[in-house]
Amino acid sequence: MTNFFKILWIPAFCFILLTQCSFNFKEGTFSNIIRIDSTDSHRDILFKAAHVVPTPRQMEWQQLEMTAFLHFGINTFTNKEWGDGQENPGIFLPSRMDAGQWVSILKEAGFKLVILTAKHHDGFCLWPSAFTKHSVKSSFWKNGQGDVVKELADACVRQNMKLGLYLSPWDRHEKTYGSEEYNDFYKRQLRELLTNYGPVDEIWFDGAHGEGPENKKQVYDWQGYFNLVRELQPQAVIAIMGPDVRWVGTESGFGRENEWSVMPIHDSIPIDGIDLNDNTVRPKLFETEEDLGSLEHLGVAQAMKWYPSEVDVSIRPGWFYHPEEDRNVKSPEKLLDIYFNSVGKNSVLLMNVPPDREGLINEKDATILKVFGNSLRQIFSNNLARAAKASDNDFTLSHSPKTVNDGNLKTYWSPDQNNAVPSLHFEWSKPVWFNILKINEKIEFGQRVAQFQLEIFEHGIWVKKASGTTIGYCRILKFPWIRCQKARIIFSEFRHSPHISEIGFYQNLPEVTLHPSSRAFNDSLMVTMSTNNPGANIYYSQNYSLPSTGSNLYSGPIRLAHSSPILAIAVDQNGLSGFIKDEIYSKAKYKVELLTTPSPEYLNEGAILLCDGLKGDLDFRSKRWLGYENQDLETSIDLGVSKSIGSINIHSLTFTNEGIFAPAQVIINGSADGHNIQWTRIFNAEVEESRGGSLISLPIKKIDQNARHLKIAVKGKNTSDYDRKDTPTWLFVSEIEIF
Ligand code: FUL
Ligand code: CA
Repeated sequence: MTNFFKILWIPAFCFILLTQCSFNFKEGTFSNIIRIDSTDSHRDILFKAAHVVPTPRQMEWQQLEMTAFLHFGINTFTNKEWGDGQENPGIFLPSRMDAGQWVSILKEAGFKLVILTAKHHDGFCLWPSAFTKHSVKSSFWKNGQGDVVKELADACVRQNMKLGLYLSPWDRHEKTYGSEEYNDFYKRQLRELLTNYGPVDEIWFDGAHGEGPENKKQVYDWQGYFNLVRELQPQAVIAIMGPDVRWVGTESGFGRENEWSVMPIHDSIPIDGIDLNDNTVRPKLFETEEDLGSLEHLGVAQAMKWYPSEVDVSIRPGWFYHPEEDRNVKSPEKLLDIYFNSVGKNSVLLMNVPPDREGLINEKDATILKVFGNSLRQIFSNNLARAAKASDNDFTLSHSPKTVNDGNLKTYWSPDQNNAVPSLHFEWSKPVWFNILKINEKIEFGQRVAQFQLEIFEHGIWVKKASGTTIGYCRILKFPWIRCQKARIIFSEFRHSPHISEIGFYQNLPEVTLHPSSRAFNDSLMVTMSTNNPGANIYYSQNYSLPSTGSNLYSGPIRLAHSSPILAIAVDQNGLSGFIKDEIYSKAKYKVELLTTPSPEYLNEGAILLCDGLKGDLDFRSKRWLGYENQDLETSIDLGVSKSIGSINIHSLTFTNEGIFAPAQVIINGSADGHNIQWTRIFNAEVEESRGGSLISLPIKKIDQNARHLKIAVKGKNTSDYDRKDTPTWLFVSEIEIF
């Protein structure tokens, strides 16, 4: 989004290696880290990149596909996202905690591993650590005899779920934080967690950190932490600040279009004398950049390492449970969209489902997860490729194409190395319908494909229907329905001859779309509905009741004159129904005008967004936000009548690594009269710094003034305060509420 992140994607070159390589790197030499020599040409570098492979623990982890996060702790009871460490441990009192319930809900939805926040930034430990009193030991829960980590670990063993642990390096409670002593304290806690609770398969080292007590900064002994994990749980991957798993770079649930698992290692990291196949080297990257792994980056590196991406996202706006967010749990359709854009974009999904104050996964989340899991099974249980005859355009059969539709990820096809444009062909005995393509590369032989396309044989010629760039462990494409009897996939660009383990053709659930989607309107609004499945009917309700074949059958555009929700569903000819689509249309509460202009990328519906009653979530690219680049928001609001204003709430966002900052100052002017506007200042204050979490609700209280018109200036952070001076600062606002 900022220029900094806009480094252009230069299409990967296609290198077809017809002859033996000229340099000293032998075919068949696979490694987790491969060095680049100063004499290597671009061609040599790509050849080497194609031979960088996962370690066995990375491979195990990648195959989990779906993992879950449980944010639970003191914040659950203070209703905060970040605690300051001063909380009274006594308040941790889940009334009927049941780790078995967490595991069974997640398991049923398809998750294979759960990561618990054993300690978050507030320092409160969910297990009775011997090294601090700030733990469940000092709570009234189970008379101080409880152990959440143990209950979860036991439930995982009973239900055959893998366990991961999050131990926040940043600890705002611990007195030794900011000294070398803290590293010992941290390692002692890590040792407890890694010895007393059975197998742990992922350790999540969070990068977020700020000051400790008295603004002390901590120099973390990362290498010491890594060594301890390798010593005590050698099968565990070490994520985020660790060497095995990389943060995808956003918390929106959406991975990159081009997701390479092979990352550059730059000069600053010493790699001499290390074990290239079992190392703790962590490539240093700007994870939020659009392009991390193209030749442009590899070409200036000293080495390359397999460092795959993990997409962390919360099912709710926040990471911890907040009762007021019960209405904002992501829909099953949104979760499925996240699945397509995380697992389907060569990443592992890490979905956060925060237990509530009772110590249970809230029933709202549980229901949604159940629908999500069932939908995944419905879509992916029937691979149409299984019924097809698979062949390729090879002359020499090295690895048979019959291996790509045998349902087995271990078996794979690889074309003859002289084949310049290899392709896989599928032929059915009668026409089939599909709108999803899934491809798995055999990553034990590296990630290689840079461009592929799907074609079907129609009226005697091959017609291109969809295309993609990188594949990796898994790539999923969605496209409009296709009916065909013959299809082929062409691999047109690759770093070295591709290895494909599986191809899938699937049918998505019938979808319904409402035009426009949720929005505010001034007088009235026409809404139309459509479905991507030509044979399906649409049913809808306008009173929040769940639509079914008993609801109104859609037959043409609907005119709205008042605020109203619309819930709609498509049902296909076989009676299979898709997701419920719910949109909310609200009549604007007042007239808003923008006096400064948002950046065109984040203008969306403009001024009316500020009074449509809908707040944006962590996905700043969603249509709910106005985004200002190096500029303040200034708006004038006409309330229609003069009224007494008690308080104002400004809904904003902070995402420092995207250059998005919370407002720095708010100035409000009011005028009582509509004809003869005379502004008087009714509020002017600087906003206090960081309040924890990313979503900022800025309450401006005790205004108690009469006004018909308001002029509100929300001032962004000053560029000069920001340490990356070459990049713009952003201000995002999604709603201004007036009470
Ligand atoms: C961030 C933390 O600051 C959040 O609270 C949350 O735990 C998220 C997963 O990582 O860095
Ligand atoms: Ca196979």
